[in-house]
Amino acid sequence: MKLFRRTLLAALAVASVAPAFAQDIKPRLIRFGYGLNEQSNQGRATKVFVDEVEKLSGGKMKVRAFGAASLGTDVQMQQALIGGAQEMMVGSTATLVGITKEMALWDTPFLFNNAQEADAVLDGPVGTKVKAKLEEKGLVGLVYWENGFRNLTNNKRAVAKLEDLDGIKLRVMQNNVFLDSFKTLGANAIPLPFSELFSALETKAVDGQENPYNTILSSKFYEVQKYLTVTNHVYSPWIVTVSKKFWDQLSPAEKKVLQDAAVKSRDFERKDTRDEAAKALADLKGKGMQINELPASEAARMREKLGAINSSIAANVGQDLWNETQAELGKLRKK
Ligand code: TK8
Repeated sequence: MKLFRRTLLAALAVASVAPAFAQDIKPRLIRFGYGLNEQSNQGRATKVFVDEVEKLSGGKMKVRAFGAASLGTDVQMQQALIGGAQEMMVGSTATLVGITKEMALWDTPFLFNNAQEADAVLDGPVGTKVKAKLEEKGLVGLVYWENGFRNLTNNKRAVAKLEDLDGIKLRVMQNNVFLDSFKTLGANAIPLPFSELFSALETKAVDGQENPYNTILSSKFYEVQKYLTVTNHVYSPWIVTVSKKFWDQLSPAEKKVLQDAAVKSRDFERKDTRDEAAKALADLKGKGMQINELPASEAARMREKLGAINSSIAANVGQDLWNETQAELGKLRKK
């Protein structure tokens, strides 16, 4: 009798939870696009997301990942999400500026001194506010991943001083802050989607580009670039986004699956990216790249030249948001 009662209670407990769960999570197919290849930090973290969604939804929600921009460039995928033709993607915040101007905050040269500052601001009130702005435009931002601190590569010469950038045909992201920044520094800045970058470097349509070590490694830019200059000129986030048209069809339980899986993928991604970046310079040297560090005095000149860009970013994203960001950074730096 006792055993029977216990079994009955257990069965009731399961019955009261399981059917609710089953009803709230429907079979879903989510197409998730990204720009880098499967072997990259972006590809690895996408895999974590795919597996976690499968696990948390009891196999009902399936994420099909499409790497190497096979669903399109960042900009094309954003439009597909807005239109509802694609469900999810991860890409650079810099390519979202045309849609949500506040995203330009993250393009501020030398905004963050280190990854800890980036995490605190991106995951804190400022990052949350900027992310929320996407909703007015048909996108839902889940989490920021780390693309990383960007460094310069080119095929012309080792960049040891500012003037060495003169006339270098430099691919930049499709983003005005990057375009203006590198023009200001003397380069011949050319906006191109990431998916066209390798062949542009290979055919010498451009001389150089700038991206984090991880990407220079995973996209094999070392095969077509000789010089790498450590500049750390800006920290780039990636952002995981969902089509709002799709999101609005989901139950709270389904939204929670995506949100929780996104957080798990973010935590994995940041650690994985940092581990890889820590040894990437040695790897790139091993692949034959000639590496130099931009001397501190030249970095200071670079910062000074880019100072004017900051006030235009502040005006674009809104002075209040700019001030709030600076105040948050001030607090972090006092700790
Ligand atoms: C990948 C891009 C890339 C970015 C770029 O789709 O375009 O240089 O750094 O990560 O978003």
